[in-house]
Amino acid sequence: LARGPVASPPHSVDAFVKEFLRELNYGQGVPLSRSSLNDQYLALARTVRGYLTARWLETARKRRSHTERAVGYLSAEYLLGRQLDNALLATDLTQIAEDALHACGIELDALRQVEVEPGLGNGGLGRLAACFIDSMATMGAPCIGYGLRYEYGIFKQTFVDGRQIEIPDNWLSMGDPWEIAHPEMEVPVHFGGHTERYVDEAGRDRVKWIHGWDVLGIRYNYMVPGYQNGVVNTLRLWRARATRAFDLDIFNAGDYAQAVRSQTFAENISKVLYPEDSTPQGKELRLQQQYFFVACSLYDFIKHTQPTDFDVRDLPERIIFQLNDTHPVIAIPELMRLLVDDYGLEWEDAWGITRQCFAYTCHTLLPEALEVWPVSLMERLLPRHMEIIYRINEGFLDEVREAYPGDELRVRRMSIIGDHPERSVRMAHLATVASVKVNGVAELHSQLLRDKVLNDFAELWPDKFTNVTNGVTPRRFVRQANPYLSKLITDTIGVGWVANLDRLEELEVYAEDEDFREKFRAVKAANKERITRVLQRRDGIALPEGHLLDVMVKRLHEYKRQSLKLLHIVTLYDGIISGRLDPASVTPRTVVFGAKAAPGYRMAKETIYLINSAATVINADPRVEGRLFMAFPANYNVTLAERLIPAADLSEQISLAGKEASGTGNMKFALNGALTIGTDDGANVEIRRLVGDDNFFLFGMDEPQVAELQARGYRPADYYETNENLRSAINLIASGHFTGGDRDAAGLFVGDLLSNDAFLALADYQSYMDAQARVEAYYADQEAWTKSAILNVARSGYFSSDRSMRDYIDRIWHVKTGV
Ligand code: 26W
Repeated sequence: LARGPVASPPHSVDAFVKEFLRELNYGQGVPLSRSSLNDQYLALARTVRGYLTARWLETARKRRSHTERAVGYLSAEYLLGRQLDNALLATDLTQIAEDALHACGIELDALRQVEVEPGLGNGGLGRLAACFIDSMATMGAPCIGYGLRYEYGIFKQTFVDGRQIEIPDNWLSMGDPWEIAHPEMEVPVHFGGHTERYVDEAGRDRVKWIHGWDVLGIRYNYMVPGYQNGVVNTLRLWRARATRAFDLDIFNAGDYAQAVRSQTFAENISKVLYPEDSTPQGKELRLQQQYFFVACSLYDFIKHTQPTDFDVRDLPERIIFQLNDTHPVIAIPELMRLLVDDYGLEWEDAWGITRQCFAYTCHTLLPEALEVWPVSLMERLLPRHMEIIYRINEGFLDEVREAYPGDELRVRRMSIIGDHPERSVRMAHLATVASVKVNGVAELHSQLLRDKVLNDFAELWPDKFTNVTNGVTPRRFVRQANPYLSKLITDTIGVGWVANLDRLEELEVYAEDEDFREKFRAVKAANKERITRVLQRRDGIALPEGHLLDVMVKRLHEYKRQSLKLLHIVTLYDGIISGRLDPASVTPRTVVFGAKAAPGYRMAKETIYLINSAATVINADPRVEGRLFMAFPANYNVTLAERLIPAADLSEQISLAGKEASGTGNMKFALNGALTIGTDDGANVEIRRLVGDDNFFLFGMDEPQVAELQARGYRPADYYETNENLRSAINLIASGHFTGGDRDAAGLFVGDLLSNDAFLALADYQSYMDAQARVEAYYADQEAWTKSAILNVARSGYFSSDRSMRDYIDRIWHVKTGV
C-alpha cells in the first residue's frame, strides 16, 4: 500500500465538505461554529492542496523514473500572486468548492479576500518567472523552479500626505497553507575563509576551500499545477537557518542570550527581498542571497533528484539551468567548484560540462542595471569562486586573443573582470561566456543586445544569441482575472483557448458582429463596475462613472516616464482652467496609476508625491468635474492588477524607445481588450505589428531617432521654450499649484525635466499629446473602438507564456513536453 499510488479525494460537493471540515476540525483545531475567516481560508487552501498532492507525487515519480532532461529555472524572484483561485481552476474545483462552502454557510469570495499574496518579486522579472512555471506545468514539461523563500516580500506601500511610506510585508504571519517545509532536508552552504593547495593520492594538484562560516538551506516546496492536465510541478524555495556548529561556537563563549541573537546573522540571508528593480546596491547580503539559493539548488538537483549512481558527467543530458538575469550567475563558478574540487574532474572536462548546462536571459538595457560585484567582496565572501572566475576569464581571453590578434582594447572590453571604477566581476559577461544561449525578451531588445550591450560577444559567437519574446499566462490574466470576458469567449469559440491561446484568432470575425460588440462592451462595463467596488472598499476611492479608463501601472522609473503621463493630465487640466480648452470638448477620462518606487530612488518618490498632489487638487476642482479624475491606489500588486487590467480602456506603455526590454503588462492589457498608446519599444513593437496600426496609438521617437538626438546633444529647454502648452503645464507645476503653494516641493522634478530629462520626456511630449487627441476622437466612435478592442484580443494569442515556453524549448532547452 505504501508504495502504491496516492488517490486524490473524489470530486463531489459532499466529499469536498468532508475534506474541508476535516481540515478545519483536525488541522486548525476548531469547530465550524467557532472558526475565524482565517481558519476557514487555511482549511480551504489545505483541502484544495490535498486534491493536488496525488498528482504532484505522481508527476515526481514519473520524472524520477525517466532520465529525460529537465529545466532548472534559477530565479531570485517569483511574484506569484494569490494561489487559491489558480489551484481551484487547475483542479476544476471552483464550482464544487463554492457549493461545498455554501453548504457550510461560507461565501467562497469572502475567503478569497483573506489570502495574502506572496510578493516574492519586484515587478516584470519576478512575475515572468511565475508565468513561466505555470506554462511549463500546463505543457507537461519537466521543470523545477528554484528560488528564495523571503520572510518579507516586496514592501507594502502606503501614502502619508502623498508620500510613499514602506511597510514590511510580513506575508507569513497568518501561516502559508501552500508551502510544504522539509526542515530535515538540510543543505550546507559555506562562505568566507580561504583556499589551500594540496596534492591528492593520484599526485594531482587540487584546491581545498577552508570555509569561514556556514549556513543551512531548508527546503520549502510549492506545487505548480498545470491547467486541468494532471501535472503538478515543483517550485522549491530556500530558507536560511543557522548551523548547529555555528550555534555551538558562540554558545561556548558563554553569553547564552547573545549567542541566540547571533543566530539571526545566518538567518538574515533569506529575511528580505531587495526592493530595487534596476539599480544594484552592491550589498554583501544580496551576494550572500544569490550564492545561498544557487548553491542549495545545484546541490539539491544533483543529490536529491538524480539516482544515487548518477555520474556528474551526464549532467548536460539531465539539466539545463536557465539564469533569470544575472542574479543567479554565481551558479557557474559553483558548478565548476563542485565538478573540480568535490568530484575531482579535470578543469577542461568540468568546463566542457558547465558550458552545456546554462543559458542566460537578459532583462534590461539600462547600463546601470548590469550587475557587477567588487573583486574585494567576492574574495572575502567566496574566495574559491573568485579563483575560478579568474581562471575562466584567462581561458576566455585567450580565445578572444586568438580570434582578434593584437586587439587588446577589445580584450579589455570583453573581460569578465572590469577595472572601473573598481576591480569587479561583470556578471553579464560571465553569464554570456558560460552559456549555451543568451536571449533577450522581445525582438527589439534582443537586437539591441546584439548590436549594443553585448556586441563584442555577438560578433565572436553570433549563434549564441537569440530572442524569446515574453508572454503571460492566460490562466491567471484572462481566465481568472476576467471571468466575464472568459465566458463570452468560451460561449463563442469553446473553451480550448485557455490552453491554446492562438485560438483567440477565431474571435476575429466577431469584430464585425454588432451583437458580439454589444456583449463585449457589456463585459467592459461590468469590469468597470467591479473595479469601482474594489477601489471603494480597498482605498476609499470613488471612481466616476462613464469615463474612459486610462491606466498606467508598473514600477516607478524615470525611463518608463510616469512624468510624461502627468504632463498630459496637467496640460488638459491647465487648458480647461485657463479657458483655452472647452471642457465640453474633453473626453471624460479617469487616469489610474499604480506604482511602487525603490525606497532609495529620490526622483521616483518625488514623482509619486507630485502625482498624488495633482490628484488631490484636480479631483477637488469643480472646473474639471465630470471631465478629469485621477486615482492612485497605493500598493499596486498582482491582486490589484487582476482587477484593474480587465477594466481598462487605454493601456499606457510610454517608455523611451530602447529602454523597456519587453514589458508584460502591455500584453495583459491587450489580451483584456484595452487599446495601447505606446512608443516603439520592447514588446510594443510586436503588439502593434500583430494587432495592426489601426488598433494601436503609436507616438514618439523610435530607437534610432533617440540615439541620433542624443548624439546631436539633447536640450530639454528647447522644447519648453518653443511649446506653449508644455511651458504652461510645467509652469503650473513649478508654481506650487498642486503642492499647496510650495514651489520647492516640485523643484526636483521640474528642475530635472528642464535641465536634464535623461529619458527625453519633453522631446516626445507633443507627439504624445497628438496621439492622445487621436484616442479621444476614436473613443467617441464606440463601435469603431469596440472593433479595435476585439481585434486586440483576437490577435494577441501570441503573447501567451505557453508560446514563450515553446520557443525556449525549441531554441534553447530541447526538453520533451507532455507526460
Ligand atoms: C537590483 C538589480 C536588478 C537589476 C535588474 C534587479 C532587477 C532587475 C530586473 C532585470 C529588472 C526587470 O524586472 N526587468 C524587466 O523584466 C521584464 C521581464 O522580462 C521585462 O518585461 C521588463 O521590460 C524589464 O524591465
